[in-house]
Amino acid sequence: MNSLLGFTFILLALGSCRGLQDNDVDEEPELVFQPSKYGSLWPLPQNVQISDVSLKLSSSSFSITDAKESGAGASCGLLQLAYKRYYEYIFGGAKKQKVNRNARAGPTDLLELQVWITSPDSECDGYPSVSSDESYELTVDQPIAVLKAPKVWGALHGLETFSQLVYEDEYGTKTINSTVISDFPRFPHRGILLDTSRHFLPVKVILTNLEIMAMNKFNVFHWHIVDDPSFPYLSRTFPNLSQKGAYHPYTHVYTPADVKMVIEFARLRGIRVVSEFDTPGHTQSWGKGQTDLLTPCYSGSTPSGTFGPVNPILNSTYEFMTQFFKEISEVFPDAYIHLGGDEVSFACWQSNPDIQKFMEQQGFGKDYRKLESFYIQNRLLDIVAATNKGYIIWQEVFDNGVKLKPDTVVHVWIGSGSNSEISKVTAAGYTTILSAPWYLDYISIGQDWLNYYKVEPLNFNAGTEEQKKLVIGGEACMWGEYVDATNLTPRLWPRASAVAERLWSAKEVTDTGDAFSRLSLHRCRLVERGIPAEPLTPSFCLHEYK
Ligand code: CP6
Repeated sequence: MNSLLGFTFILLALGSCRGLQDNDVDEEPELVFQPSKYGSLWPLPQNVQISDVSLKLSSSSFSITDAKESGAGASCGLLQLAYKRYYEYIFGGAKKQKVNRNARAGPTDLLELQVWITSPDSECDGYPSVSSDESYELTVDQPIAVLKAPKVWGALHGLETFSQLVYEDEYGTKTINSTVISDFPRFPHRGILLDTSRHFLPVKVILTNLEIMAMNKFNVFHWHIVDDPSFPYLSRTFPNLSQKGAYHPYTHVYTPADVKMVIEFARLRGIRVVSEFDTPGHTQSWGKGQTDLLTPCYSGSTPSGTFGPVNPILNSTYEFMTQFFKEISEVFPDAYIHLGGDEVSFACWQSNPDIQKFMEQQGFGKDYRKLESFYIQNRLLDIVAATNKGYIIWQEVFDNGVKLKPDTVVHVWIGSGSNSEISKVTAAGYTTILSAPWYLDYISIGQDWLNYYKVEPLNFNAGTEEQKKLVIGGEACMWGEYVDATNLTPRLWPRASAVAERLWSAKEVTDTGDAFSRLSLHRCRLVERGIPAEPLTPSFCLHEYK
């Protein structure tokens, strides 16, 4: 842990290969590793005071316990499991030992981390939400450290922070400095999008990435579960969808048990699972197991045999959607469903004579955006609202003038970081999340994490204070066209960590030199925890990936 800390002699051979730097970050001063006064903390907490007083932890005498006054104790499985995880991370996989009460503690030993849930309702058995209290206060002092949090969600973050404070001294002894931290997130929605349609991701890979998300204080897993190429979601109501639409009907599907496992694994780490069932576009795979759902495309006066977006003019479409989203609302406990609505191509609708007739009857003229709005506004949103869920939609739905419920979240994905779209969406009074600057499937040589890091989500044109309050966070997207289990994890980490700090830490945390040093150590910590996280630059970790 903290493998580079104290090794000031490290020289980083940055910039030694000029010919390859066309895509590199412009005019960046060379980033040289210099130990940060914040050690390896990532994302940087809101308030940190680390003293010079160092304490030792040993696996035989240290333990994480419930404070006597705590509102959640031995009966809170979420916390007990987290204590075990973090004990093992701190001591490098050592199984929890029986505390040796006879061993005498020296004056510089840290014996205990007491976890104190201060609110009577710890939310131990609940699900996290956009309004969850994630704050915590951590005091590390001899002989005990105390972690206070109103809810379990803050305690989880505090445990991660505590584990990040532990480093090895020059003899390899686990050490922590006396520290006072009070912390809370800048934005409540801090997400990662994974795409399991372009390539199937085994459940194990999803769980691993949830674990890494928790290490970065991300709290939303946006599961872009189905799309054109495949439909891996096994629906109880419509099993044909995956039977016919998955890459393979048994091996490349998420069963109800798989989905349950993902949701519970995420909950235990304070992470929401927001599922996306994108319609009316991006639905080619749906058509294989559900006849008449998609629009038949025509060439001239005859059907061409290909299909377009969901057919918005048939009652059967809405009967299907009603049953389908009823199931989804029961399977996924989160208060929100992502309904997609992006990139709807109108060519097929235009070619179909029945659609043309419907357009005339409705008085839509030739404006197919009106047909798309009809599908979403007049039908789909009511269907989903009837399940008592809120919804998130991609920005085109807003752009096309669809009337949305006031609590709709608009997901901005087009344009550069400080774009006018955020201005428009928030001026219209909608809550918004930002992904436009954070497409992590796009790779180039060099330290592109800096581009993600330098984004300031609230730097948009004419943003009033009221508008800024509507920006609830963002998501780093890992679209799956070129990503499967072989390369997902190193492509995502530690590049997504840059987004994690932007969404968690204070606005003023923008020192790229300090970030580079902490992120280098954070990345080595991920490696030490067994995660194949890619390097930032020529460097080494004290404990390399095995
Ligand atoms: N899939 C879906 C995608 C994209 C979107 N929706 C996408 C389009 C362009 C870029 C990146 C991603 N692959 N369903 C848009 C939200 Cl550059």
